[in-house]
Amino acid sequence: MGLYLLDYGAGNVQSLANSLSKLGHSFTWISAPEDFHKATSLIFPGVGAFGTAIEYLTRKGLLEPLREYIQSGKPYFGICIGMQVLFQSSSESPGFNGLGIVPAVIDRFDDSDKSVPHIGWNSAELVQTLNVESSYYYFVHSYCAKCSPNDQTDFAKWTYTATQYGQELFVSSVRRGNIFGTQFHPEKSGSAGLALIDDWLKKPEIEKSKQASQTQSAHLVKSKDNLTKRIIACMDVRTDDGGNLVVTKGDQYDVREKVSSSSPVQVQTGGAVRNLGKPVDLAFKYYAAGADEICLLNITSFRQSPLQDQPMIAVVRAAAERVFVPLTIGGGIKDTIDPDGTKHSALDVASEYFRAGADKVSIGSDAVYAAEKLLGSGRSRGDGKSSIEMIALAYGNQAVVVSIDPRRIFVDASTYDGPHKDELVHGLTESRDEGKSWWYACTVSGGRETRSISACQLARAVEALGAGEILVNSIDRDGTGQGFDLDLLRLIKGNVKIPVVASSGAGKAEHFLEVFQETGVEAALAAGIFHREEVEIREVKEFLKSKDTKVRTSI
Ligand code: 1PR
Repeated sequence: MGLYLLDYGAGNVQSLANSLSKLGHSFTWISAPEDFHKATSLIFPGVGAFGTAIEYLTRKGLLEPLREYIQSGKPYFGICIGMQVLFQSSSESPGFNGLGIVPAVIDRFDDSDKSVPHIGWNSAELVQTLNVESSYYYFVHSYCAKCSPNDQTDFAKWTYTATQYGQELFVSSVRRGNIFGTQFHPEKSGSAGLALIDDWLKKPEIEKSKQASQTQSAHLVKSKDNLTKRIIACMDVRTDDGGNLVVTKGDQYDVREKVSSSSPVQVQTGGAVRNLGKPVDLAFKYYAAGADEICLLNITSFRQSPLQDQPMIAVVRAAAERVFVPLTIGGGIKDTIDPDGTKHSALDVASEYFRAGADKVSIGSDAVYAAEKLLGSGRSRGDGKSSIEMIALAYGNQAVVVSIDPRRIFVDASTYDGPHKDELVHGLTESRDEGKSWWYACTVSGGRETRSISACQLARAVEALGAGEILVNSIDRDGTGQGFDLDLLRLIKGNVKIPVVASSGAGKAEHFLEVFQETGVEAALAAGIFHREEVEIREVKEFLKSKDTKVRTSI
């Protein structure tokens, strides 16, 4: 008897388990159809595709017991896909029927005016209470139940909160009797999400007086949605010379301390690896300081097998127990062979990280090879074999971030006739780049090897392969504090529909405002200024807020 969780094998259900443990609630996993009879309350957290969830539940003989459980009147809480399966169907997976308990269908967001997936913190406004802006919650999805302010159908009675993305209004939570479902992820929504889970566990039934009894028209589409710009704290992690995993930080990717050479005026690199702290402690510190997401990059894993790299898995596991915002893990996501000859696919490697508590994985070098292969094939779609495609199929596009490490290649614009002439950027008059022209080349292996494919080509290719988001670093700006590379970010943003995260070069709060205003990116990531405590995350957000940029200021 008691609280049960339903896991359909995709995505980071560990996050919910960690949230429940943090709140002091014990639970059991549903492992067989008869477990539904033992459950007195049930949570179904899900990410990934609608069809994958229905297919899994059907194959395991869990779909009908789930329907019976819900119809029995016992408390049910579905998260993301766990909410969507309550609906009739989804255009994501034609041919699959949902439970049909909520009389509506799930559709894709229109991407003509905005990035899709919808990723980030948005408000969920109670339909019953006009214009009350409630807490911000974390969303990550491409499909949703659209709603309209003048809906007169039965469906409107299910709508508990509505959220606006671009000019579209959708149901961010449904609530009726024993049934509650959220499109957002409370387990990834900081203290607001933890409070919501706790409240539901204490009082799972909605009071009759609060039940929507008639059609509500609380929400009119406003000129702007409430999606906030995300501030991401990044930790580059590697082993120091003593073999311990430490957070480090490079200048243009060189993470070793500068040492004096024999000449008194010259300084060379080659000292000890810079040690800026312990990964889990810093991850928690940034979570507590208001980071909207945390990113851990295993920056030397391209040299070794990450499945043998147990300390990094342990770091992810420990961080996920203390951090209740999304966690991205990067480094070494590719097919690998252990020293004993055992082969692991990139999907195996990613799965290991998801099981440890990661919400997204970030792919660097392997994404460049996959993009090169796609371009070389002359096709517009992949063959399904790349790490991006395989991980996106199993865990959803939103779980796959591609991290690119471009560098500027300067050319003489008057004579350049190479393959990237249509992508050349010219330095603005009176800027530090005046008179220069360049294109952005992709690199692999932490910037050690430059490839002939451009950052633009890569961005378009990885979007076609199914990446959910692009993290754009800059070798030229990394660790310099000179500000983000606006030319690079404008270029990438103009070439893809998926969200873009700016990275490298933040030196002060003004740089974040500049990158949001000038390029339209959805998120900005920084490392050095936070590690060196030059600017606090809170200060960045307060500054942005004072300049009318939407940010999540509660923690
Ligand atoms: O190729 O899939 O194994 O992934 C390797 C990952 O490790 C890639 O995401 C790559 O960007 C990263 N990486 C590899 N070597 C380094 C290095 O620094 N030597 N770090 C490295 C990249 C860039 C950002 C940094 C921002 C912000 N570091 O992570 O945090 O530039 O810094 P700033 O705010 O201080 O300017 P694979």
